[in-house]
Amino acid sequence: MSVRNTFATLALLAPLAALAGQIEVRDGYAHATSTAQPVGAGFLTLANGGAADRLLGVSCSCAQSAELHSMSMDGGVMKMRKLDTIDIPAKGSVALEPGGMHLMLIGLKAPLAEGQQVPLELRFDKAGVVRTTLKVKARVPAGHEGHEHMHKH
Ligand SMILES: [Cu+2]
Repeated sequence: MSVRNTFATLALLAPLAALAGQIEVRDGYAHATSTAQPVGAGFLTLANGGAADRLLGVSCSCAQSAELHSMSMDGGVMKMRKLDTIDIPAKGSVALEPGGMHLMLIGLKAPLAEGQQVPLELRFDKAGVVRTTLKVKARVPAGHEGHEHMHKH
């Protein structure tokens, strides 16, 4: 009887295991930061090959904390908001890109240098923990100043 139960359990677990890894992280990068700047911004695209999922949070060994943020223009003023989660539709993708949703790396332990690979851990409701890296790119000078000013952490 117990052997039979074991097989039944394994049969149930197999499809669950296959569900993990349905989320693919693409084009992850962060902007290089100066020494005076304690906050960095990260961007990536989440492609979902399976059922609807939800990004619950991120963490980076490079910073004291990491948050999910949205950004929008409101009457010419850039507004930032902390997001608790980000929904990823079934068989869809969500882009975190400049001017929109992004990752905020708060309390950087060292400046992000161009060419560096920053490890990032993403936690999903269904896919679990997904590890990726952000490639550090040179700062984009135009249009990003307001972003840094909005962050008074
Ligand atoms: Cu932000």
